[in-house]
Amino acid sequence: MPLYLGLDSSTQSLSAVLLNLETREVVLNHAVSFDERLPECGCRNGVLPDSDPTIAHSNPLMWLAALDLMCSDLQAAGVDLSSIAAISGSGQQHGSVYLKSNASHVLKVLSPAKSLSAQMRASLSRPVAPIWMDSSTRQQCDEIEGIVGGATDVANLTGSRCFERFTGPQIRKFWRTESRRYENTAKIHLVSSFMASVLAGKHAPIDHGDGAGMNLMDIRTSQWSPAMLKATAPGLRGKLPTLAPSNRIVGRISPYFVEKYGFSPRCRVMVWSGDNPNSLIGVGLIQSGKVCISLGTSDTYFGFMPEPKISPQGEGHVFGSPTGDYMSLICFLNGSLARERVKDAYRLSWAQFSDALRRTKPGNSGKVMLPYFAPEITPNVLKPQVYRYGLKETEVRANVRAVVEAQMASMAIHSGWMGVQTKTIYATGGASANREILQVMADVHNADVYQFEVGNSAALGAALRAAHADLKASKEPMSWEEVAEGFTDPIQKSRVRPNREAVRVYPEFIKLYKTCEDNALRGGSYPVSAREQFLDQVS
Ligand code: XUL
Repeated sequence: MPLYLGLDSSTQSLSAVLLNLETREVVLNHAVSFDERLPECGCRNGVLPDSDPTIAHSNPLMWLAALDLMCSDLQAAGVDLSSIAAISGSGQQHGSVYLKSNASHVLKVLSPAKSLSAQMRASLSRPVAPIWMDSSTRQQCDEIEGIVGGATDVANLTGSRCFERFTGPQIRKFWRTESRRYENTAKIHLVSSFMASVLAGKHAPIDHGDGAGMNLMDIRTSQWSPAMLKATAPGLRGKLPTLAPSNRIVGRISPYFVEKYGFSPRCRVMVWSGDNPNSLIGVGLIQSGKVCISLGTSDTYFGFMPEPKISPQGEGHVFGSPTGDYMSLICFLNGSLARERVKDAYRLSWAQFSDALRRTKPGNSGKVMLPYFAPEITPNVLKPQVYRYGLKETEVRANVRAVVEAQMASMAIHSGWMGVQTKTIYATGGASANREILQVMADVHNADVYQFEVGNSAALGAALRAAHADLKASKEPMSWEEVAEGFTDPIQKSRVRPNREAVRVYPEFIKLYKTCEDNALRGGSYPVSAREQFLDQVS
């Protein structure tokens, strides 16, 4: 009875979902938290502390140590690892790992007598990996856009204008500031292709889904764009892995995992992808019409797209979908970290946080927060600052409602370009278990919201991709619908319906929120009258 394993190497943890396709069962769902299990790696919430708030680097050896821990945990839980037919995975997007030329050899001869991190350490040409939370490359974004002909040209070519966290601008900064190390780099991987390389014992390709998050790939041809490579850094083409569709088989699993943990030598390693493309599969978005909101470290709002449609305001992204189509996405950096900052500032438990949402009114009596605890991606805010309008810092419950309403209102405002109808929203990610947060989501978007059995849609999507590609390679192909059946159906009885009274308030609240955003970020007038107007309209 073959099993399929999906791994998710995310910002704060490595998690796994193991599927039995025959019985349609999720055999195991497990996570290794970086902060809890690997404090010696020096990260906090998965990020190396830095006095500059725009810098977000992580320790790539921590991700490898977590992979070793995950395999021993699965073994200890009694999982028969020899029954796993194929593995695929999901990586936090945009982050990059820099390897020396000896990496090809080291990957091939990994010894089970030592740990992955001990053996790969000497192959890193850069000890840190910049990740998606980094916003320190505004200058490089401007330079690249200047060379290529402007932000719109870059967006039309790659699916997104230059974004600080995207891999191309990050590589340019590395070349400019650490040129010796750049010269010494033979291969630049994404988190996804790095983890796949270690599993397969050889350099793995980057899939079209995650490749689209680099500002380096032509979104229409799915090839490296010569113009973008040239504008980014010299000699870059030779340092990048190949690009491949998301169902490419990298190879059989490395003997390291066979000898050390008892995987079958026939276990296939499939190309990995980014967490958002994997989530698209994990929530069953293989056709247009519905959207998903993922409430993770970042909050993302995404949907399936048959053809690339570029955001005219330059706020969103087009990535590849693992089905070979496209997906649209907007990313909000101040997701769960912002919710946690508010929860922790008032020393609340999650139950008390939910209670505060239950006890406060939709629209928060016009009290608004702009929760830029860290630099924000959407809208673009480089200097972190929390703005409060009509809201005192001492009002505990109102601050709780304000952070959640801000997140939902911002999604509604900045997702308009996608043109997707939002009568139904699929909610995933850690915080999607919180029904009070989902009630605000349903009310602000005036949509029914559904939860899923498996909250970790990225790892689930990866496991489903492993199954889909393995069956195809074994000449027993199944359609996406057949593979996903029973795993990606939303829980019908989980439906959160919009509240009629709240739905009347939120269009007015969104107007007020927009005025506050304009005032804080674009020099618009102070929203005194907007607040009065809001209170008049809703009272
Ligand atoms: C998407 C993005 C984040 C990361 C988080 O563009 O930056 O969602 O993928 O893991």
